[in-house]
Amino acid sequence: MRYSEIEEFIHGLNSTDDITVSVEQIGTSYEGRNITAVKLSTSPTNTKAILIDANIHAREWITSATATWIINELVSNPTQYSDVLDGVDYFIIPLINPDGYEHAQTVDRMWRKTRSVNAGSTCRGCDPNRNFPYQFGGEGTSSVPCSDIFKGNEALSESETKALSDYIQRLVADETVNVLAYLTFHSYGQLWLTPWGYTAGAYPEDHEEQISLGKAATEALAEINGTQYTYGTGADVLYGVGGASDDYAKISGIKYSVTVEMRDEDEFGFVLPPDQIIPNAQEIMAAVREVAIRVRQE
Ligand code: ING
Ligand code: ZN
Repeated sequence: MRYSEIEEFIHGLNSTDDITVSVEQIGTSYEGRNITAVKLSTSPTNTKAILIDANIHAREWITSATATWIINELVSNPTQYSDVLDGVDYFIIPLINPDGYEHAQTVDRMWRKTRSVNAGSTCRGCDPNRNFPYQFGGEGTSSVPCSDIFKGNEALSESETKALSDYIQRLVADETVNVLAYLTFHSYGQLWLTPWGYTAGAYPEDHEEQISLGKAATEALAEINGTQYTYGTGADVLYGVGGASDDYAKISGIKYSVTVEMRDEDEFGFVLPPDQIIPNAQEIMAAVREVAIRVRQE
C-alpha cells in the first residue's frame, strides 16, 4: 500500500462491541504527512500495553504491510484473538517514516532514511534509527550526511523520531498505561534483537528475561511456517548501533524492547515478494501472541 492507502485504511477502521479502535495523529513528517497511531483495546480497564512501530526505514516495506495486516486481523476477529488481546492494549504506528516510504515507492526502492534537507549537502535525510538520544553518535553511526547511517546533526533532529520519542514519553508517564513491550519492525534477516544494541557484550540487568521471551517468541513463530529466527542482543548478533529506538525505549522504562528483523534471510532482501506478506504476518502474529502472554504475566 502507498502512504495514502495506509492512511485510508487506518481512518476507515471502526470500533465494535468487542474492540475499541482509537486513531491519533502523533506527529507530522518533514514533508507534512501524518504520522498516525492506532490504539486497540478490548477493555477500558486494561493498563498493560504493547507499543509497535513499523517502517522507520523506508525500504523495509514488509514491516508496514505486516503492521496493517495485524491491525486488520485483530479488528476483524477480536474474539478469535483473545490470547493476543485479553488484558493488553496495543499502540501501533504502522508507518513511522512516511516521507522515506513514499520516496522508496516512487523514486528509489532502496531509500532507507528520512527526507529532511541537510544544510550544505545535496544528500537528504538521516537514519532515523541512529537519531534517538541514547548512545547517540556511538558505534555504527556516521556524521556524513550522504551516508545511509547518518545520525543527524543532533538527537531527535527529525520530526519522525521526535514524534515517536514524544509518544513513548507520554505513554511511559501516563499512570493509567503500563507499556511493557516495544516492538520495532524492520527487515530483513529473521532476527529477534534485544538490548543493548549499542555495543557488543553489554546486557541489561534483565537480559535473561529478554532472551527467554526471544526464545519463546521465535519458537512460536517457527511453528507457523518453519521460519527460523536468531535471537540475541542487536550488537552481539549484528553490529553495535548508537541512537537506535530499541535501546531508547528500554532506557525510557519499557521492560521488553525488541528490534524484529523480518523475512527473509538474503534471497530477496528488502524486495520481498508479495506472496510472502501473509505468511510473514501470520508468523509475526504468533510472536506477538508470545509477547502478549509474557506481558500478561508481568
Ligand atoms: N537493521 C538495524 C539497523 O538499524 C539494528 C539493526 C537495530 C542493530 C538496532 C542493532 C540495534 O541497522 C536494519 N535492518 O535496519
Ligand atoms: Zn531497518
